[in-house]
Amino acid sequence: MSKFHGAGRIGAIGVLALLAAGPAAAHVTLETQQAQANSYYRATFRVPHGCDGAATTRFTVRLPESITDARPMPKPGWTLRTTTRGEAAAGHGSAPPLAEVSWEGGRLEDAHYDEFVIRLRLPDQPGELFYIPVVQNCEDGKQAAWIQIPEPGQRVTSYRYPAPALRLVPRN
Ligand SMILES: [Cu+2]
Repeated sequence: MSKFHGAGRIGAIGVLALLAAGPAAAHVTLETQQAQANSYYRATFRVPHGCDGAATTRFTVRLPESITDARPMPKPGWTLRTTTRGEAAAGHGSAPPLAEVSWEGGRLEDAHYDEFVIRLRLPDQPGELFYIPVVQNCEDGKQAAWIQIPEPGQRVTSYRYPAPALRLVPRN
């Protein structure tokens, strides 16, 4: 199983790790860290710094297979690229499922802050901690791959590059 297929599901222990995030909050994180399972969600990825001081020039989101109907928000000054996974389901306004979304060609200074947004449908996995790995490419060939998923019982702060996460709650 590839390291990304594990992306998505972690149990209650992971939730505790997320809540005790502390310094990890200064990494690439999701703005809203709790949402209803099986609902539409505005995934706002917050980028509070570059890679070891270098400016960010590409931001890539690797969408777990359980995410459907993902639609990225274009960003002025950046070129939006998507990679699809299979065919679009039949029905109104449906689009091919996306495997990856990249914004590139722009430049975000290390000292500046910005956000990258995708509207998507979350999977029907209430109670789970859901991880969405991202990769930040910077100048001077530097990279920060926020793809680490804590092992059960491990604190997110034990990881240098934790993947952005949110907790899925039951739909009311
Ligand atoms: Cu950081």
